[in-house]
Amino acid sequence: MINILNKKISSIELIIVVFDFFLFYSKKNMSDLTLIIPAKNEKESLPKVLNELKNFNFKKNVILESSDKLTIQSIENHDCKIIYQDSVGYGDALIKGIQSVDTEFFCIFNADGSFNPNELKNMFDKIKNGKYDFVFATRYEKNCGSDDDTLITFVGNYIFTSLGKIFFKLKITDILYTYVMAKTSSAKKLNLISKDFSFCVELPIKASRANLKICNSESYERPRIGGKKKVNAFKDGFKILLSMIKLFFKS
Ligand SMILES: Nc1nc2c(ncn2[C@@H]2O[C@H](COP(=O)(O)OP(=O)(O)O)[C@@H](O)[C@H]2O)c(=O)[nH]1
Ligand SMILES: [Mg+2]
Repeated sequence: MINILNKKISSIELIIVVFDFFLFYSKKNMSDLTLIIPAKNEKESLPKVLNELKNFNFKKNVILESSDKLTIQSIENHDCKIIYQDSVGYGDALIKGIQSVDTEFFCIFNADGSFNPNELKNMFDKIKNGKYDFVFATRYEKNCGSDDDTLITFVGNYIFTSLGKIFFKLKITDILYTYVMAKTSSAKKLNLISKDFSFCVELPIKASRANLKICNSESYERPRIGGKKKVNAFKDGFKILLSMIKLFFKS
């Protein structure tokens, strides 16, 4: 028997109370996060991604076009909320996704299996105590890497990350990855408008201009599970470049 404030409780009762407290605390933490999952023609990968996420206590919002019947069918019995985007495009889906979040934090999470959910804990630890508004995962620091990069995407990313550093003073080391965790209220202030893959550069540039606190977080990108990559290195690369030029002259 242990005597706490004149109440006699057994050691077993004490252990149960402490255990319940930790369980409550860790669950609360997990439920502070929503994953925003943009998906387009991902019937091969998305069910496997959602299966892997089953043991995590986050909300999962999948954003896709209502015409994408095969992807919708493939996740019918999975634990997630399906949200239809207003128009088309990766950025359009993410803007809709951010509007849909009602938790304190969210994370952009791809539907192709290339993001490792075990890295979320580390990102969450960085953001949860208010030290940062945005945590950008990176494939290009020590202990990081990618099994999905091609020579073209590697070089493209290097060029865009360098442009970000030189012209926008960005401190992020992997601008196009867009595995990003954020404080929802900070992201909602940014007036994001890019409907295509220019979203990848608009987000960090506007976050930095708003003087929000940003950091990097180590990541290792896995190969896509199935289906095809949606990014066209040259067409989308050109749009991203144009968008950066426009943002530069808007400052
Ligand atoms: N809703 C929606 N999702 C998209 C669109 N384009 C790409 N995605 C999703 O965005 C994520 C990143 O696309 P992906 O092709 O893997 O690009 P990459 O690996 O970054 O080159 C995947 O989950 C795609 O399914 C789109 O136009 N609409
Ligand atoms: Mg991918």
